[in-house]
Amino acid sequence: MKINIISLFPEIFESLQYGVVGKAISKKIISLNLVDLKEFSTNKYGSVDDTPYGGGEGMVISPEPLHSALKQTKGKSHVIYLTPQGELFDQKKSKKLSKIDEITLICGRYEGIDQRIIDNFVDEEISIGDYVLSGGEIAGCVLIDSISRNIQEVLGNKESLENDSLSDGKLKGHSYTRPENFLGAKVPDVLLSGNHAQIAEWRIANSLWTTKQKRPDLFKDLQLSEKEMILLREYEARIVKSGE
Ligand code: 6GU
Repeated sequence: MKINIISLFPEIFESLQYGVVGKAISKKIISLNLVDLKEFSTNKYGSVDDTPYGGGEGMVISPEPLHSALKQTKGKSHVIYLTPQGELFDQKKSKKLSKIDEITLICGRYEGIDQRIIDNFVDEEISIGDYVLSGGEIAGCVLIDSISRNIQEVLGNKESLENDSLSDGKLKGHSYTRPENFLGAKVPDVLLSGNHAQIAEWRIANSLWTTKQKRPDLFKDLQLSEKEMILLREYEARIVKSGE
């Protein structure tokens, strides 16, 4: 997948050279094409923004430099504008975007970009949550990290993707590693039992329970199988008994 990034601060994307995304870049599964918007200024001051028509606070990114930068991607890519006014990004959207060959991200700054760019050149507007960031760059990093994980070849085995929280609408359950006893707190017995069938059932129940506790909004949309309902009920009964 090729990802074009149009930004005033392309350096922010350097953080993507680490970890899973960094590996996907070095394996050429994804390639980032950083386009510095400042290079497309049309005036002698080198600026790419201007005061808003009608007056008001802040500055708006001008349409001409953005248009020139977009022309570089030759109209064959899916253009996303990152803005708090966009549709909320989630795992479902991430999976959908991971199937596209070429994406262009426009990162806004200041009071946004000229509406005519949105109307004529943007395929969709995306927000990563209901809070305001100073620009779209960090949101762009979030999208790229999440989309990369959803590209089949990026995570070593298919299982690790299926293990991701939210990949099936559920949260990931609890994880433990050595030591068995940490400051008096023990690892659940079942995980030490070596009984793989029981461990698998515990993990299903623990994931359902975690989702129910922490995200009742997600839990209410789950279509639980008969088996899952029984496992969750037994898990909850054990908690009540142990007095947690
Ligand atoms: Cl995509 N951009 C900005 N500037 N703020 C945001 C956002 C995006 N998503 C949430 N807040």
